Amino acid sequence: MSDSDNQRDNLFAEKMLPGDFVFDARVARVFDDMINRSVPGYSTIIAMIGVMAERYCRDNSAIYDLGCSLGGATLAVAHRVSCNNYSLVAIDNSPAMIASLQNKLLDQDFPNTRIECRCEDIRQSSISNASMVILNFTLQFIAVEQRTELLRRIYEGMNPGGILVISEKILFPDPDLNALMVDLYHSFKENMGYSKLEISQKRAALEKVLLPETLSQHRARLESVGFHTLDVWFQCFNFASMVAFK
Ligand code: GEK
Repeated sequence: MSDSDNQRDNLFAEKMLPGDFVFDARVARVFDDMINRSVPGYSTIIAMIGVMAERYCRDNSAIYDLGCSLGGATLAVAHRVSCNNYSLVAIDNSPAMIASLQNKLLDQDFPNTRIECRCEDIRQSSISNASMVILNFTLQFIAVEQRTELLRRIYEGMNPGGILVISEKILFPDPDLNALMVDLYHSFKENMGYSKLEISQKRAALEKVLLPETLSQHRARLESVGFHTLDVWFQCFNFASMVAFK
């Protein structure tokens, strides 16, 4: 698939039977449009991941983009980092996403950067010598009871001084505030051109697949595996990105 194949997301525009969301070829084809119109601040988060990578990448180390999809974060890093002998490892378990990313990379040349694309489950990935790990809206798709183990392995695979960037859709403990944030988010989606039918069908499809938690739950988990300094660096409504240091 070439960049010109990236299409507008109208996957939920027609009335359809209920079913769980999957990252298949139909989603990969529209993904760039989908994520830009569905995550408030996505382009800012991607650009700032590049800025953080420039600061924290070390010579002879690795940067991991876990759940890379079409490589938004991978490409932002590759464009900004000029370390010597570093590698960028982009991992996703959707064959359609990885195939599409590999295709995208054919048109680009990053002389300093070795980019390795892996189609595998991040719960089984080996992570080592990492100066940076990116989980940009990926942990929310991992079963809640498997998240601590994944973060523990990430922590173990990171070098001291390395950073983890973790972006998630979040819940608010106060039910009224949570309802307001969800409502504001739906207004954002309408502003981005999605109809009420598209918004409600997508919401239903994600219900059992995307499992958000509160910021306190994320903080507690990150601290429990050893991250000592962490905070939110970006938030818009019920979408937040955190940075944690080893
Ligand atoms: C971006 N980070 O554009 N193993 C590997 N990949 C997985 C797994 C798993 N167990 N579970 C889900 N994924 C990207 C956006 S999208 C976020 C990330 C969204 C992958 C899944 O195939 C999909 O490509 C990605 O995680 C989540 O910066 O769609 O809201």
